[in-house]
Amino acid sequence: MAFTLPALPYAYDALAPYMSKETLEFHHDKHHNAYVVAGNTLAGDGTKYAGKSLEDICKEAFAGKDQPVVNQIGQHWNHTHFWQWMKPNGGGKKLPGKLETLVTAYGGYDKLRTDFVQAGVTQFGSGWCWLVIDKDGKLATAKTPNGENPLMHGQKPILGCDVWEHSYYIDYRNLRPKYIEAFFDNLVNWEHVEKLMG
Ligand code: MN3
Repeated sequence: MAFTLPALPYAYDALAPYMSKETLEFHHDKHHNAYVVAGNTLAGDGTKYAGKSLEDICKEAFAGKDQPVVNQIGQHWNHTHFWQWMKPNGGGKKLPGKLETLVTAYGGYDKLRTDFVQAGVTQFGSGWCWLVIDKDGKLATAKTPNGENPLMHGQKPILGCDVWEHSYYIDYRNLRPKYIEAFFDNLVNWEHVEKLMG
């Protein structure tokens, strides 16, 4: 079954002013679509990955050092969730109950926000910052380069922020910290985060 580009779950202008229509048009229609097209060539029908889930392909490709598939299918998984990790009037401190319990155990919302932003700011070059459920069952922050994601490292990603320049350069220019703060404060769909806790 071919990989397909999922539609955005909101209008292109729905996340403004924190993420503009122009950014979403380029990021979703051009960048994400390119990962889908390349993913179908590298891991679609007729390849050894045919019929496997995105999650399984991410893990298998990383374990097998299949870097082209790590890049393209990793990015397809990452972006598919990235659109769902945002919503209009999102972000902020009002967390769903199960998630709030984990965040309290982590050390609280403010510490989590600081650590998440720091993970993204200190990811040198392109990549992602994350909230994950770690192997010990606790909430943790993480960062990965390029198309990698925490699935490949045995963790369960529940929130990710794309820190490739294509995600913020139109709206924030070089100010990556401002972009990640705006994402956390105004865009995060905490309900989708909680859903991924399982
Ligand atoms: Mn991207």
